[in-house]
Amino acid sequence: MAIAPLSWQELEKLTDYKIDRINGQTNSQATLRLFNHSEDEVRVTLYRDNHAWCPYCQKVWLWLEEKQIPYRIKKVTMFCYGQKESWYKQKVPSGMLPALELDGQMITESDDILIALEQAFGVLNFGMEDKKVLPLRKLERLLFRAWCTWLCYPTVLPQQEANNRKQFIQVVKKVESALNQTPSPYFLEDFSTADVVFTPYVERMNASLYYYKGYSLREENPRLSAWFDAMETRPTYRGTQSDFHTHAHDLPPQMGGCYSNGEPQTLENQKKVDRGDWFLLPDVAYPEPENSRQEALYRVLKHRQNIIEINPADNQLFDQALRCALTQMMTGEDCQPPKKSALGLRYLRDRINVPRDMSIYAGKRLRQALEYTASLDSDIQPEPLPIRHRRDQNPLNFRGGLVTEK
Ligand SMILES: N[C@@H](CCC(=O)N[C@@H](CS)C(=O)NCC(=O)O)C(=O)O
Repeated sequence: MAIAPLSWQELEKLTDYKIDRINGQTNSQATLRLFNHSEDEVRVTLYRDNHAWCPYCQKVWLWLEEKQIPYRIKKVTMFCYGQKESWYKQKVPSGMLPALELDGQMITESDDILIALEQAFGVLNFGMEDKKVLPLRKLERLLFRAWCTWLCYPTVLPQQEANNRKQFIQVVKKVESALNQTPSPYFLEDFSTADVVFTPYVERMNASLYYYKGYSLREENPRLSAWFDAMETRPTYRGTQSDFHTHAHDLPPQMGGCYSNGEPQTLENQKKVDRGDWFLLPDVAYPEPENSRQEALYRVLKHRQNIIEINPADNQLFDQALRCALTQMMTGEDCQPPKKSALGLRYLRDRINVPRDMSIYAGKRLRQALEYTASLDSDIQPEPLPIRHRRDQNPLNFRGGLVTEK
């Protein structure tokens, strides 16, 4: 049965989603985290990027959340999506992220930041300079280099592509064997800094190799698979976790290019990441929370004005189309969008950022509803997302919208 779109007021009644950004679970919208301490106890400010795309920022972010250190968060623009704030360049002339202020002292370089944090607050089970952690940190860099060699350079000969793949898989085997050293699913006897160090790039490898190389890191390697599952039991990781769509499209400008091998499996994966079904992707394995639709709805309601204004479609037409998609998401009933609204719906589908805008399952629910409702209008697809920059994501365009919480 097809139904009429609900009004914004009617939609508001369908969600009671609420989180405590300051003291509750890890979330990407907070600008202050207290973990039930008082604000006078805050000694730390983390400078990280607006969109939660920066891997080195995720490393420090996850560590602070695991140790429950009270901290402030100041969000800064990355070059690939906008202009660096001048106040930040005064503090850090290179503009590089992350940076951390500890008792008034500015520290850059994520490893140095973690070492300084350990000196101030103690280690996370095993510290950065522990003799068990040092070889794992080296292994992480080895894996990183093998990944870059495979992903970020164009290959002319098929043999070169095959060699790059082989070399990466050889290093993955070393990671598998490192994970096999203890009965725990983590790198050492218990969760530690070593897991924090691996997290950002292993998450990005899982997404990018699936999308550009048709290779599923998480599914093809049992120990890594168990490691991902264990990480996903941690609310800290869930709060920083991104999805395949976000990474597949945030990495090219950051890495200076990601090169598809064009193989049939790759093309199939690309279709799934870009057009769904997003629930069939190996980017998450924990069960979907019951309130993921409510979360997605709440986040859209909160920023609906900006979402409508920045959409290339006519505001009135898109307002109605968006309500159709949200109505479908919440009721499960088809809601016919206005004619010629498919492009506007797919424009938004392609710009949901996880975890910046919402968590991974909420992102999937919203993408699914937008795509399904768009398909009731037409099959037309928008221009592919840019690969040299992501200025379509410039936070200034949002004027305090999805990316900057008030
Ligand atoms: N070695 C540095 C690397 C930091 C780094 O490469 N940061 C990138 C973002 S991932 C950056 O700030 N680039 C400038 C920009 O994109 O604006 C660290 O570990 O902190």
